Amino acid sequence: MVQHRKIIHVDLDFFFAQVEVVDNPDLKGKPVIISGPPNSRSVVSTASYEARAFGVHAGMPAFMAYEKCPEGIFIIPRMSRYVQVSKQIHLIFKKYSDIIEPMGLDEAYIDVTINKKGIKSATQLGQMMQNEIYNVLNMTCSIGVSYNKMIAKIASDFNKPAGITVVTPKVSEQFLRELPLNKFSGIGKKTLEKYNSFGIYKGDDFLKVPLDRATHYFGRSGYNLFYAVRGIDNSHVKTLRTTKSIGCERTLECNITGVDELINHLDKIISELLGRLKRKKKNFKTLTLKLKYADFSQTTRSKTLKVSLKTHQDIFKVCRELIINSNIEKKEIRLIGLSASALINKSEDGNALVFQQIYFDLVN
Ligand code: TTP
Ligand code: MG
Repeated sequence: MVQHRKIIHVDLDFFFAQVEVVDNPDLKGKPVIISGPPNSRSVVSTASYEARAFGVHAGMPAFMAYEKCPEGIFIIPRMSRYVQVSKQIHLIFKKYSDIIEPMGLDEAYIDVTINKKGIKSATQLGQMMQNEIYNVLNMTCSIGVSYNKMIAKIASDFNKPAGITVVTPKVSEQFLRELPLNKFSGIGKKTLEKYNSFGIYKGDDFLKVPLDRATHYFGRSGYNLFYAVRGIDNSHVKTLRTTKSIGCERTLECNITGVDELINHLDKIISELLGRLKRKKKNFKTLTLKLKYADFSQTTRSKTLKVSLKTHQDIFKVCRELIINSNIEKKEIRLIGLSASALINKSEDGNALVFQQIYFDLVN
């Protein structure tokens, strides 16, 4: 018999807003909107379900949220508090398994195939986790249990808030056949319209489309959906340890001296670093420059930015600063290394953008 993996996906409900409600129970049952003030250029980062009922949602400008829900209680995000709560949630996950892949502050995949509780049933483990989060933090979360990450994520979203959805290998075919297309990952409003215009509304409709047609008409999205509707996802739950930093280094053909010469060598290394980051779908905030000298001594210099570094030009600028801080003077350099840490999944960097915008609004 095939031994299937057991993956749990946990997603806290209306996370920032729920933290505010837990810290101030008077807010319970009220339309809570997390954003800067309605008269600022801020955007909503999340809203309680009561506020969502008025049509308020993440990403909406605060003034528009106010128009839709004038009685809404607008609260400026307290990121450090959310990080604190997130750490407490992760301590609970750790009681179950060390194979945890955090996806932002309120979401994680946990591989419980082998787990610290010695319990076989992933459903039981999911229920225990949900109860423990509720008992310890007084917070609700939604849980998906399945045999791969993709289905576990779809499942956690299936019955929000406070839901638990289990999709076993036995029922997954039926589950995915009946699943509306927008529930598959990566299908936004625009893409959905395109599929709909081809008469494709749910998983079953796409099962009939062969791979070459899927990619011909829908590109990368069609390729991904081809496997998604079949429930195929072999990606592993990646712990932070495995992706802490991405780097590359180059031993030069001959030693070089001076800032200008060093800068001339940067382009290739930066391109290589960007290539690796792209393959791993990561952005990053900390850049480290390592220089090794002819006498094999070395220096490292790092800089962490508030905003993630994405382009060649961004990285180049920071490199130049690090080089100037390295006091290389007349030293002969034999190796240059660059590494990126404080990595962020590209898919989550959008959230980071929203946070950055909020900070920007607050400090300006
Ligand atoms: P989500 O899990 O996407 O949203 P949520 O927890 O608020 O609501 P639910 O899961 O019940 O649908 O995001 C988690 C937190 O990340 C959210 O509370 C606020 C933040 N966030 C942003 O700052 N900007 C965004 O655009 C999104 C989607 C989330
Ligand atoms: Mg959430």
